[in-house]
Parts: sequence; structure tokens; C-alpha cells
Amino acid sequence: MKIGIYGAPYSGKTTIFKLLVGDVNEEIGIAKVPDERVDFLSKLYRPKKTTYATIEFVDLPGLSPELPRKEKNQILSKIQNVDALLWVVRAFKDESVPRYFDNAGKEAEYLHDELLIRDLEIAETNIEKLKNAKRKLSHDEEHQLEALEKCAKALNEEKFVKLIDLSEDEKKALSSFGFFTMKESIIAVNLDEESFKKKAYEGKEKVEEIVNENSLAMMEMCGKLEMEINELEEDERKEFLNDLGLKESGIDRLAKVVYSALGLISFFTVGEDEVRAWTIRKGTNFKKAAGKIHTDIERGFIRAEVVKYNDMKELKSMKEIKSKGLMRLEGKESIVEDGDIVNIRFNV
Ligand SMILES: Nc1nc2c(ncn2[C@@H]2O[C@H](COP(=O)(O)OP(=O)(O)O)[C@@H](O)[C@H]2O)c(=O)[nH]1
Ligand SMILES: [Mg+2]
Repeated sequence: MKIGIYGAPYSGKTTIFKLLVGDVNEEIGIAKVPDERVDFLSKLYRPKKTTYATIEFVDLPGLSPELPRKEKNQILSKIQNVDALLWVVRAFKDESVPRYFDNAGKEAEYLHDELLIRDLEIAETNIEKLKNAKRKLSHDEEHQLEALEKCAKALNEEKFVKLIDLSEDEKKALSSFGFFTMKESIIAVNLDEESFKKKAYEGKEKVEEIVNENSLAMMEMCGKLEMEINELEEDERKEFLNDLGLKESGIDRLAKVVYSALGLISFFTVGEDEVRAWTIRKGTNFKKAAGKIHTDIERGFIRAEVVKYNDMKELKSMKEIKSKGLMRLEGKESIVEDGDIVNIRFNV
């Protein structure tokens, strides 16, 4: 999974990027998704290797009103293929760091408008292209044109593409255009310590309005401070986080928001060699999930042996679980649930 970090200059994008992926000097970084269930299973099995789920983040230069269209498009094109956008909206006060917008509400509104403008441009350009084609359009192209016109109409009414009622066919027809407003967006409001503790900042109402109207996800962060806390020893770190009223680190909280916004869940495979978390969309069946592990396993799928994480946590032994009859056998069409520990029987 890949997430693009989007925002205005000096909003704290790179700070939050580094908080998530570590102190790398690259535009792309990988964050390990903390999961106490993996921690537990790893302690239980003592495998040679423990593999957590990961999220890839792409850090971008900021977008601001004075940039020419072409440059904005160049910046945005770097996140054309991400699964979701993480908007970093500045709400921290710091006289020493320049600021483009008076408050977080105006900044979020600007970011919202830029995505609409960009998507409308894509829709209109492609509508023109299809309409001006000097030949008869194929059936697929006719279909694409109709879907594009639906998008253009919505975007003109300032409505995100993801809110339009689209059929699976229409979604497919639109998939190659990489509409930003068709992706999920998560707004990270970057606060200073004082406003974080008060849960108040200028422009909050507007930010919440944008979140609600477009069905976005939102979280509050304290980028710089959390970054500093991150560098402390474990005990001290907990104390500082506690003081902020936080139980979990930034990546912990973000991972939860991302999984819920994107409808993702985890299943696990366990053994002496490896304990591993796998990320899938809610509603994925066992055969498809097996394909995550290996295409051969999907192809030769026979059945899945499935154990609930909570049963494993309680009984701490596969033998016990089996003797209590708590292991299920599932066929290829059954749906994987969050926390399933899965062993696939297959035949190649
Ligand atoms: N006071 C304060 N400064 C911050 C915070 N987050 C980032 N900064 C500072 O703002 C400046 C710009 O941050 P950066 O992450 O590079 O912003 P970017 O342009 O969005 O990538 C840096 O000097 C940061 O140290 C914050 O939460 N509070
Ligand atoms: Mg930056």
C-alpha cells in the first residue's frame, strides 16, 4: 500500500514523513505497521523471521497558489498511483516558519480546491479527446466518455469523484485516469503542543466541514514534538506521550486511521520460519488472500485451516486449540476476518 503526503509548504509534511518512516533523505520511505498481535505471535513461535505489514509513503514538495499550473501538475503526478492521500494541514503556530495561509481551515480549503481543479482538468481533457476523435468510438470508449461526463458534472459542483454513485464497470473505465478525488484522503492536522492539548485551533470548523462533506478521515498530530519524543528511550517516550494524552505513537494512530479509511484488515501466517502479517481488503475470500502469499498457493488452493487470534492468545498452543475443536476449515469462497491465523492447504 502506498500513501502520498500532500500539502502546502511548511505544513510539516517532511517532519511527519520522517516520523513515520525514519530519518531517511529520500522521497519514498517504508513504515512498519505496529501490531501487538504480531508481537505476541512472534514471542510465542520464536520464528527466524518476523514480518510486519508495511505502508509506503511518498513525500512531496508543497503545493501553493503562486506555482504555475504545470509545476503543480508535475508535483501531483508523483502521487498519481498512490492508494490514498495524507493531507498535512498546518495548525501549529511558529513565527520562525513561514506560512502560506492564515489558518488551518483556509489551508485545507486550498488543498481541497486544488484536487478538484486538477481532476476537472483531467476529465475535460479526456472528454475533448474522445469527442474529437476522427473515428467511431469503441464500445469501451463510449462507456468511458459517459463515465467521464458524470465525473465532470460532479467536479463542477465541487463534489469529489469518490462520492459519485459509480458502478464497478464505470470505476474500471475511470481507473486509468488516476483521479485524486476518487482516492481516499486522510487529513492530518499538524498542531503545536498547546493547541493539541486544548484540542482547539483556528479554522477547525472549516477543516471539519471539509472532512464531513467529502467523507474524509481525520487525525490530529503534533509532528515536531512526536518526532522529538520518538528519539527518547522507551520509558521516557511513554511518559511524554502520556503527558500529551496519547497512548500510541503517531504511526500507531495513523495506521489505524488508514486501515479503517481504506477498509483494510490483517490476517496472519505463523510457523518456525516466519510469523507474518498480511494486509487485505475487508471482504476478501480465502482463495484471493492465498494469492497474496503466492500465486501458486492461490491456484492450488484446497482449503484453509483457520484459528482466531483471540483463541491463540488465550490458549497459546495450536494443539490446545485443535483439541478444543476451535480450528475451522474454510473453503475458497469464505471470507477472511481480521485477526485470522491462516494455514492454506494447497496442491501444485
Ligand atoms: N513549531 C513547530 N514547527 C514544526 C512542526 N512541524 C514542522 N515544523 C517546522 O516547520 C518547518 C517546515 O517543516 P517541514 O516538515 O520541512 O515542512 P514541509 O515543507 O511541509 O515538508 C521545519 O523547520 C520544521 O521543524 C510543528 O508541529 N511545530
Ligand atoms: Mg518537505
